[in-house]
Amino acid sequence: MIKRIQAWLSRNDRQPKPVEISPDNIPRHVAIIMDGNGRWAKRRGLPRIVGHQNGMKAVKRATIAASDLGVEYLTMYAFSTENWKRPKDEVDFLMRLPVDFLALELDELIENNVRVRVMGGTDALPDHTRGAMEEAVARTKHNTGLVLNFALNYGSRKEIEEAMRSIGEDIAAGRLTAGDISSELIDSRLMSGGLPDPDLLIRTSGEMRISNFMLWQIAYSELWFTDIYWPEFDKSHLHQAVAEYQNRTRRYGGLK
Ligand code: V0D
Repeated sequence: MIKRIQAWLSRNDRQPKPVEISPDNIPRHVAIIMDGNGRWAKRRGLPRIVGHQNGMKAVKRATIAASDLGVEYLTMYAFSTENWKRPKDEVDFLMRLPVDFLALELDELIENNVRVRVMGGTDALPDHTRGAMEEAVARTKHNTGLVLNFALNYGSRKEIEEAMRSIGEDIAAGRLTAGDISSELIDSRLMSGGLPDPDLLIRTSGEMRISNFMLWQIAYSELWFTDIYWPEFDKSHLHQAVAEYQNRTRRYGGLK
């Protein structure tokens, strides 16, 4: 009996019903932890890399859906500073994905006026990865629509560490004093400098953790978790997340 109820709930989650979205209160910046590519593949008896490939297609779907809603910034956690610990074969495969992305997905994003940018330690990436990434940024730099921001070799503690070091160096050199330290100054030294803080953070695949992602920037973000694996994510899931965001922010909206 209980089993049947659970089965219904999980199918319902996988095929959410249509939701109402108001055009007035669209989150400006949505950030996504794209978890569950490996688990999605395993469940189908496929190699993990097939999960990553399908995850890349979900990136394009989510980007177009976000752009259609009028989201201005979409940040995607593509590779963390901890992901280097994975088997070398898998890391090598992941590092080819920006190349595949350029070949397979970028034209459609350009048609949608999307601008690509990247945050993270890009110096440490293989040449072909950095090259593809730089080409994606260069080919879209004049676009004026949604900013698709990939977090690649990104870790938030490392980001904060580097921001603190750069401020410390300016103080040591007499360019700043300790009294100059402010939230705005710290913001400007983070890798996300120039982007507004995320309004909505989405994590897929059932984990309810932040895992070193944009720790400073998500101080006031609404958090939305789903059991869906990232390769299954489509526009209905984004709509569900945005509808819930609107319900939560409307509740106190009049008092803000
Ligand atoms: C695998 C699911 C696009 C999460 C999405 C190198 C993990 C697919 C890119 C990409 C990855 C990054 C920069 C760029 C163009 C495309 C990507 C990685 C992993 C790690 F300029 N998808 N994607 N990069 N996955």
